[in-house]
Amino acid sequence: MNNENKTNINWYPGHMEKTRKLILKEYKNIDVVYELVDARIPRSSKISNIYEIIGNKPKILIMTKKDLADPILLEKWLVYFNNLGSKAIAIDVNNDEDIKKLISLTHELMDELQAKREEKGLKKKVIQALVVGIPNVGKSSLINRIVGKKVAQTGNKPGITHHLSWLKTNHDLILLDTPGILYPRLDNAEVARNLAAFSAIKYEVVDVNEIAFHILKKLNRYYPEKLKERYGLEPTNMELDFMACYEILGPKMGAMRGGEPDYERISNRIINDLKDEYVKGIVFDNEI
Ligand SMILES: Nc1nc2c(ncn2[C@@H]2O[C@H](COP(=O)(O)OP(=O)(O)O)[C@@H](O)[C@H]2O)c(=O)[nH]1
Ligand SMILES: [Mg+2]
Repeated sequence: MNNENKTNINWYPGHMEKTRKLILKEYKNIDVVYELVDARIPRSSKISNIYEIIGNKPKILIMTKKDLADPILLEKWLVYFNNLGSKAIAIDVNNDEDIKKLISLTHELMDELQAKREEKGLKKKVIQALVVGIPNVGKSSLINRIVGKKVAQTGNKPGITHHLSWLKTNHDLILLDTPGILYPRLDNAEVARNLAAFSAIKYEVVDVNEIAFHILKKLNRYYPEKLKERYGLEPTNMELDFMACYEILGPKMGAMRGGEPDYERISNRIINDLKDEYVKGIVFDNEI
């Protein structure tokens, strides 16, 4: 095993188990699961042991933040997920059409269940959907959008939904936010860096310089024009050189200290560029 590709992070800590138990309590009430992944890191942001948590409930795989993703790669991932058998859809949470499509798809998926109820003389059920996904993937934003008002806290920092509550909407649909925190595997360094780059895990887990340089390397490899455009760095077929890059970026960003590039400040700027959507149209899980 190559040590460079391993982190020493325990990826299934106690709070995952707690989350699993909380979901289990609501299990019988769940008709469908919305599994959210970030369209820019569809593999890294996916909860790998999702079946242990949601069993075989009907599921819609939702790729969020499609407005920030590379459309060509996004399409490839959609095809991939659809071929796996799960219904997959890409959305921009601020796009009404996308939200409508998701709601239609949800009811389509429930057609059979509703038909069976009708046969038994029961009335149509209001569908209950559990929204799962790692921190910062857009769970709360999506819920607020469907509910039509701000009921769940959003933000660019990993956070926790502490209490359980099903939220009513006007679409014959009731929603439940992930009750707790769910993480994908973090013992893989590539995955951990991708997650840190998109603020899904705290910076304490991966060093800021490591995150920022990871972003530059990805741009160099897959989006060289963006590396040049945003950072004035010359793309190369070789490995990028950290020192060389920062020596150019320091003066350019006005981030110097004692005649040296201020590494941490430069790194934070690069990370914030992703957060603030200055760098977009990208997918970091490039190999499907
Ligand atoms: N551009 C864009 N930003 C989004 C989208 N969905 C969520 N966000 C942003 O991503 C951040 C995290 O969202 P949040 O709903 O708090 O994620 P949660 O931790 O999964 O509940 C917020 O700053 C949202 O505004 C989307 O589809 N497009
Ligand atoms: Mg949230």
